[in-house]
Amino acid sequence: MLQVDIDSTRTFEAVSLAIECCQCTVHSDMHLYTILVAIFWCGSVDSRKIRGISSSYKRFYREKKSYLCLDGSKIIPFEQVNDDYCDCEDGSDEPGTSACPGGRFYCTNLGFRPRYIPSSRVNDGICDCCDASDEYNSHTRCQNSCRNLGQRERAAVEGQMRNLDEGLRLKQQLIEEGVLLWREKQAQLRDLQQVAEDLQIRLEGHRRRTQGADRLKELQAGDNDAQTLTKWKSGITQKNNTVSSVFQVLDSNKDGSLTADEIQAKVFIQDQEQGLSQDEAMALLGGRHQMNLALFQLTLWDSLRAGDRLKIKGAHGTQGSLGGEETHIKAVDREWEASDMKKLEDAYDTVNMEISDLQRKLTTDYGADREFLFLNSQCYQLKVYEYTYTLCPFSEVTQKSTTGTEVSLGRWGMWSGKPDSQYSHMMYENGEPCWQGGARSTVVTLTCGTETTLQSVKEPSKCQYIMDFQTPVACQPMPKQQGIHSEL
Ligand code: MAN
Repeated sequence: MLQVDIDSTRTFEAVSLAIECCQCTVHSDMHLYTILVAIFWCGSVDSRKIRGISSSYKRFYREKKSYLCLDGSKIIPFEQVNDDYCDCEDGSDEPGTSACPGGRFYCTNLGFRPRYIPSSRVNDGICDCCDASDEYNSHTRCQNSCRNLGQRERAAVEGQMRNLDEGLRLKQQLIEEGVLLWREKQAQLRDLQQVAEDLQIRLEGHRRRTQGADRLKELQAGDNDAQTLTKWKSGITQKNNTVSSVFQVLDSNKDGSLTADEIQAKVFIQDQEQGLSQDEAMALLGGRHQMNLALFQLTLWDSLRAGDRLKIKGAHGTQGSLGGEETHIKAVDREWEASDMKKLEDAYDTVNMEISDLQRKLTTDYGADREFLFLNSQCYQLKVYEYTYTLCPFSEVTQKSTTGTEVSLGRWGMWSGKPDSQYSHMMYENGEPCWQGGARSTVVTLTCGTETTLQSVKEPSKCQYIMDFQTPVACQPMPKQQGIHSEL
């Protein structure tokens, strides 16, 4: 019977309630004027007692009963509640006045969200509650803005919910793409492993052949196996002689210099039926009419040794056209073989590096559904003042100044969110050392958004950077919001 707050919006329900409280008999034809008088009369009598209390506390404030301070320290007559004099130590007897230091006033804020304010703000001339209830006895005229605030907040929440729904839809797509990407990477790994295996087999073959040849050389050096030495002499020429041997093969008239005619006679381009033209032969001689051994070693020899397209007649199994010169050609082959071996070794190393890199990527934690996998090969940039920041997730963060200097702000370290939201933060560490400090590092906070973008970069303390990174994959489903509280 006391529950009327005349400062709140007077809805029809409030009117009815007020009349009911005062135990008036209201007839349907009662004049509106009479109703309003009833309301104001009831309000002026009772509102003083119940002001500033939430509905859950109202049971402690019963008229006609003594009032027990909420901390249980004192019992006072109910008339002393909200009488602008502080009786209880906990301030609970003055919820609707500013009499008690440390007291608090409850704003019902119908249509928006309720809140407590320090009771010192009651009637201080400043509107704190959107329902204006804190300024019930002040010169300030406060407007009830709860409805507008509620509408705005509901619109904002609805917008967020729509974004969340869209984010979750995109996340699902990215998860599905991630599954395909994962399979692709697995297949790529298998392919690379196969290539590495093939290269290894070829390398071993090469090594076996080289070892055999080296053994022969040893025997030759020791001059203790005449039979093997004969074989060696007929098949393979020592490496050191190779340049001059090939030169001699080409130098048909043995005059110590090569001419365009001699080049035309012995050199050809692989897969071309016709021999070299005079101009092409001249070009190989660097435009000269002739070339001696020293010049040959510095120029044409490299092209022949690379063996990409230029070949020498009689090499590679061509029968007997050069007779005794075959020995020299075999030596050239061995040189080529050696360069092949180097290429094989390089290729083998590269493939193995790619394998380790891929294996490392495949063992990275990309989230429960590998939803973060798609970020792996991407980079995102943001320009902030004179710096352009680049985040390459799971790899590195860099900072490039307008002067062109680029420094590492950290390499991928780990997920660093709290245990219940592990994937909310990324840590990049061991970046470029800071002047008079430790290594630069970056913490990336992932937030839900409908696009994947680097939103902001800050350096809150020297060489410690923080980034806000938005992506749909950071969206988490949540229980529907309860909406804005409206207490009746
Ligand atoms: C550069 C940038 C800054 C950093 C200073 C530290 O100017 O990397 O972000 O604060 O170095 O000396």
